[in-house]
Order: sequence, then structure tokens, then C-alpha cells
Amino acid sequence: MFDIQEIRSQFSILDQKVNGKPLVYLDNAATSQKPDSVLTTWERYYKEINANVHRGIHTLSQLATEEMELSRRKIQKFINAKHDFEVIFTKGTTEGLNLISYILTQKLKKDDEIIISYLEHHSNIVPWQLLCERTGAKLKVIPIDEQGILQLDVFDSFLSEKTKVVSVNHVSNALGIVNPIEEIIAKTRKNTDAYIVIDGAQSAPHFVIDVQKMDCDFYVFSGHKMYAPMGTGILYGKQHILEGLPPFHGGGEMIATCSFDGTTYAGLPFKYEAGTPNVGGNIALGAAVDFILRVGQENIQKHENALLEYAQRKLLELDGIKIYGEKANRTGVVSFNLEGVGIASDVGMILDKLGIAVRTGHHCTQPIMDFFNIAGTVRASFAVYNEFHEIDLLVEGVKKAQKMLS
Ligand code: C6P
Repeated sequence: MFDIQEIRSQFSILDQKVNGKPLVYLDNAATSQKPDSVLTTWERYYKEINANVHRGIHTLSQLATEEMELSRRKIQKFINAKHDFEVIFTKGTTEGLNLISYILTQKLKKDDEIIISYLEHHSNIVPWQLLCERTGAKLKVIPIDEQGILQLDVFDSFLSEKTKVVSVNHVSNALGIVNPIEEIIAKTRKNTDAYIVIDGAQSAPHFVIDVQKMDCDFYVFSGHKMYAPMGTGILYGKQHILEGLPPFHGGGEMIATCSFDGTTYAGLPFKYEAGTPNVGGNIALGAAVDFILRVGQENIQKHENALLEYAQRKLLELDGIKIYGEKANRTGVVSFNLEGVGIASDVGMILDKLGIAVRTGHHCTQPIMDFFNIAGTVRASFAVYNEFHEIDLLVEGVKKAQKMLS
């Protein structure tokens, strides 16, 4: 039974007024709110078992270690990784992508090629540009059509023995477009021996993820977009690949032995988890996975898709609205502009006065904005606790903005 009021009751932050109006939170692609179960798990860690992990024989350290490792196993199941040690705790997607691009440095040489797409977040562009600077490799970018859909025939023409990395997002944060990663992965495997990296920041909160079925080499996501605290995230990597690559950060926890003559490294996952981790956050990420599984991933997807379909239909009833990627396969995001209203942030400010939180601007995807020749969009993005009447309020707010600004 999908009971939206029962779900909302778990998010006390939603029950407040902003600028004198009931809060309508539609900025979930930036970060989702956190249910009570996640917050109490986090609080309980600090109130009852706070200690450093993997280091002490004392009771609290052992309890903290057990809980963090239990959380790792929950995440392993959540993404269907083969082994728990293939699940690395990170600060988020950005750190995961930087880690991967760094540890691949020795595997690339001048004139090798890295393929990304036009739809990438800056986090999946800049680390690869840095890798190109370090190695002399070249970046190839899969173009999009006017609907924002990736042009796979061009991708086909890019694939060659020079291709060493293919890194694309599963879902675009700016437009909500669901990319055909199954096809991209299959084509890459068939034609190259490239590493395949999937940015799952906008898919892990919404879809059932099966990294074994997907057959990617790396899959990264952020906890804070899927009901967990900020500063949490996951890097999944296949065992044999991670074992064959060098560490990222050096420090405590990631060594087997350390002397002035040299250092040997710990096995997975610790080789990639130098320093004291975000123990409370990592444990709370496990609680967020529990929350998602309790609600049911199918229920979440069905509800969010219904919200998207309703939002798009209602917005398109307005005159002079342009939805980017209107006809593309999308999830959880509607990104739009109003004709004659040059600046998306003006619309965002008017919506904020009405208690409606949306994101405006380039959404850390400037190439997409350049493609559409715009400075930014208004983006409404949905989570499991959003209601249909909130979409009505959004549409009313947009109408008001249209009147005030044109
Ligand atoms: N997108 C948004 O409002 P971090 O900041 O490390 O948690 O995630 C980076 C990132 C990487 N890839 C994609 C597809 C993303 O959506 C994000 C974060 C937020 O769209 C903040 S810019």
C-alpha cells in the first residue's frame, strides 16, 4: 500500500511554512529531504556508539565498525554488487568520479580517447579533462539532438581501439533524460576494451540498480540525493579492476604495512578509504536504503513518473512555455523556460515567495545550456513525498510569474 500521507509524516521538514506559505519542495535533484528513520539512525550513532572504525578493540569501536559494515552490505544488495568489498564509501558522486579518473592515469597515453556526452554534469566532464591534461588523451563528446537525446550513431563512429574510457550519466540532472546505458555499455563492450563508468547520481534514487546485469566497471552515486545525509556516497567498482589499479588518497586505513622503505596497501575496500570515514553518515546511508526498500522501488518510480507526466501536461497547458527534452524518455525532472522571460532565476524568486523551492540556472551543465542557447532553466524535480496538488501550486506560481514578468 502506497500511502503518501504516511510517507510525508516521516519528513518533518516538509511540514513548515516558507515565506508564509506551506513549503512545496521541488528541488530533489539537488538534494532530497531525509526521513526520521535516517535522522534518528545518524543521531543514535553519535549519541550511543560514536567511535572510530576498524581501529579499536574497545566495544564502541567494534559496534561502530559492525554497523558501518552492515550498511556496506545493505548497499551491496541495493545495487546487486557481487562482493561487499566492491562498495567504497565516498563523499559523493564528485569524489567518486575524481577518484576513478585519477586511478586510471597510468592506463592512458597520448591520443587515447575518453568518451563522455553532452548531457554530463560538470563532475563528469572536468575530471576527464584533467586526465586528458595529465596523459595527452583526447575527449570525445556524444552530441544530442534538439530533444536532448544522445545521438548514438555518432557514438558508434567514436568507438575504436583508441577508446579507453566511456563515462556517461544514467539520468541527466538538468533535463531528467534517461540515457540508453544498456545499449551504450553493450556497444562499448563489443567494440573496445574501455573502462565503463556510469554516473548514477540521478538514477540510484529512482531506479532498481543492478550493476552486475548492467555490466559497468564503475557506478557512482551520492547519498544525499537518495534520502541520506550530505557527505555520503558510493563508488562501486569491479573487484579485478579495483585490485589492479593504484590507490587514490594515501593515509591511515589504506595500508597493509608502512615503513620508510615503502608501503604496501590494504585490500578492498580499505585501499580506497584512506582516513577516518563519515561513519555516522555511512550508517545513515544504510537507513536510507532501508527506507527506499520499505516504500518499494516500483512504488517510487510509478509515483514519480505519474508526477512528471502530470506536471508536464499541466505546464504545457500554459502559453509560451518551453520544456527541454519534452519528448524524450525522462524521469523525475521537468526543466523549462517561459517565452519572453529571459532569466530563469526571476521565475525561481517569484516561486520562492510562494513557498515553492525549485532550482534555476545552468544546473552544473553549462554545455547543455550552450546547446540550447540559454543561460539556464527553471527545474522542478520530484521525490516520493511530492503530491499532485503541489504540482498545481507550481503551475499556478508559474502563471503568476508569467503575468508579473512579461
Ligand atoms: N547534481 C543538481 O542540482 P555531488 O555534488 O557530488 O553530490 O553530485 C554531483 C553530480 C554528479 N552527477 C550528476 C548527474 C548530478 O546530478 C550531480 C549533482 C545536483 O543537479 C547538484 S549540482
